[in-house]
Amino acid sequence: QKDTVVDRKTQTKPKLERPKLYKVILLNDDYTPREFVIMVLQSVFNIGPETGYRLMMTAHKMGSCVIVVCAKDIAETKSKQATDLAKEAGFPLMLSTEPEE
Ligand code: TYC
Repeated sequence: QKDTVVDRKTQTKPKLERPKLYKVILLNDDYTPREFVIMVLQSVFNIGPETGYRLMMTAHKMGSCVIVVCAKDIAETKSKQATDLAKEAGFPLMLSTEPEE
């Protein structure tokens, strides 16, 4: 059987869809201590104290703040880890995820 020959110019490259990225969002609340928020950002997201302070204060003033943008499963795992750490310590700190535009 003969191979079908397709002219190179008419070949179409299969377009691979890039997996959607997700934002991890830090939500403000009235009870979680500032220092605890910074500690959670440090331990779950490897964010240093200066950046942690800046992100925490942004959520504190604006109501929320994007912490990282990453793959869906990582975003969901990390936001759950952070929320669980707070829950264990008795604080209502919440992090959520949402797809990027
Ligand atoms: N608003 C909290 C307080 O005044 C601190 C805080 C900041 C809590 C950011 C959550 O995502 C947060 N103690």
